[in-house]
Amino acid sequence: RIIEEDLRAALATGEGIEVAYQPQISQSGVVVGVEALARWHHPTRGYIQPSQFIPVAEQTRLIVPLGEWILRQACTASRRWPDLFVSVNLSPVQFRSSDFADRLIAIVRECGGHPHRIELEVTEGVLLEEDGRTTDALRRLREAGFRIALDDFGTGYSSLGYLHRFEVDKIKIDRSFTQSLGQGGKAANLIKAIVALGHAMSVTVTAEGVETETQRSFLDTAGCNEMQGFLFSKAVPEEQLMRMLSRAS
Ligand code: G
Ligand code: G
Ligand code: MN
Ligand code: NA
Repeated sequence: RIIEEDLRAALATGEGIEVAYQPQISQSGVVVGVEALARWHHPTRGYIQPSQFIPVAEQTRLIVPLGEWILRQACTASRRWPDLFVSVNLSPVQFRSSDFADRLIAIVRECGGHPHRIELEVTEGVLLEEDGRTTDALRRLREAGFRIALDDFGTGYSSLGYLHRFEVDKIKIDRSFTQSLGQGGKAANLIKAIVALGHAMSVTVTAEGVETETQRSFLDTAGCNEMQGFLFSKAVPEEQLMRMLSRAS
């Protein structure tokens, strides 16, 4: 439980935890948004992957203060790039507090941010929660102006059920599909079908995990509205993002 104790300490001081931002690119090649991703530089063990500490944060509910801290950072930072939206990942665990929606709304207000510029990324895990609390919270957040994106779309069991039951603004095609392109399998047809589905539902379609020009070109022709991936940029610190944006304009 070293990770748990150290994460608790890091959250108390704010030391070592940072937010990195990965650009999201429109079809015309412009950065339209960024995804906020947690980064942790441990004082003695060095960089710890989110895939290691996010699950621990979820098990211990430290994801609640961590998630709120990230939202606060992302909102504050976003005031410096008024033309972009900022996406924040939400864990199913965060939805378990009854005042979750109110807290998010209050945080954005305190930071002087605007819900219309914040996109909340949820995975199927969020909507698998049985009680109606989660779905009520999502509806309230959307009514407050937040945009909702379905993350890792296509990998779970109930992706279509979501689209049926909830108003969402965006689907993010899981990077496993992008990365299977050109390997002679079904990924190309699946992606085309997801894009058609998204457009039929009037939602924006983003492809994740774009690493090569060949993938980009296929996804562009398939009609993906936005792309994200190492071909464009990995997640970078705020200052580096600012430099990238000023170079591009
Ligand atoms: O770069 P990447 O390794 O950042 O992230 C790995 C996983 O951790 C992804 O599934 C991502 O959604 C998740 N993750 C990263 N940052 C956050 C965060 O702030 N909150 C939540 N809930 N998940 C995050
Ligand atoms: O699950 P979620 O979509 O939130 O995950 C974002 C994760 O995807 C982060 O770990 C991020 O670093 C990673 N990621 C972003 N772009 C790429 C990419 O082009 N290739 C790979 N392999 N991972 C990526
Ligand atoms: Mn995400
Ligand atoms: Na994803």
